[in-house]
Amino acid sequence: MVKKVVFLGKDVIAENERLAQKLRELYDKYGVTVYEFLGGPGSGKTSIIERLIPVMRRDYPAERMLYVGGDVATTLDTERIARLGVRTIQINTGGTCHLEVPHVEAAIKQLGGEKALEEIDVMIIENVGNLICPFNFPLGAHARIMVVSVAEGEDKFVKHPISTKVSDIIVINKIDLAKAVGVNIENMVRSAREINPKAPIVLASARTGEGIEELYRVMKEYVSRNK
Ligand SMILES: Nc1nc2c(ncn2[C@@H]2O[C@H](COP(=O)(O)OP(=O)(O)O)[C@@H](O)[C@H]2O)c(=O)[nH]1
Ligand SMILES: [Mg+2]
Repeated sequence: MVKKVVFLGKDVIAENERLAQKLRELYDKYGVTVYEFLGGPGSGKTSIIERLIPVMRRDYPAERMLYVGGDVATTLDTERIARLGVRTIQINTGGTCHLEVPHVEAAIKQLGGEKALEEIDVMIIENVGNLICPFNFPLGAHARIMVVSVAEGEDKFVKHPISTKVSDIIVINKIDLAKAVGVNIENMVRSAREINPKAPIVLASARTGEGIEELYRVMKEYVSRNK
């Protein structure tokens, strides 16, 4: 009998990357621009998206925008976003710390199948709150946006170099709280920049709305440069 050792982690990640590429081809076939938001729980992903949607609605009618919310449990975030009038689909992973390609495929199926993507111009995916796993499992998005809040501490980027490195755009959120939590924003920007010299860094507050217009401008610019 032949004994075989399978390094499951690497196999699974490599297979996911292959499938993510196929998803990207599907998005492009139907002209859907896909933004993925990643970051720790409570960093402000949903709040940023809530602020972005009214700005994005200048470019897209609400019914042609789809939010796909990934969470371990509950439909809370999706309910928040649904109030803005866009289409929403909830994915509960049941315990898994990140979304994988089959989760997005299931969302597309729920939308009505591949053809239903014709009705969508832009898809916003909010990944499960986690600063590690989701970054290892791309979902074919045109831009992967990392959200880190100042409340998580000045050293977050240094402590999560791989996540920082693979992100296309970095948002430092909750800048309204910087003083209260004793964080020097310039130090935070510098540490992110050292690890990822390419990604645009946007300072934002989903509370005050600061930086949201700039974030959307940066998102569009990134996608138009990389499509
Ligand atoms: N002060 C402040 N609070 C924020 C900001 N963004 C989000 N929050 C709060 O942080 C908490 C978590 O936000 P949420 O958007 O649910 O984070 P998520 O888990 O990353 O989706 C909520 O209580 C928000 O009201 C911000 O920019 N400033
Ligand atoms: Mg959320």
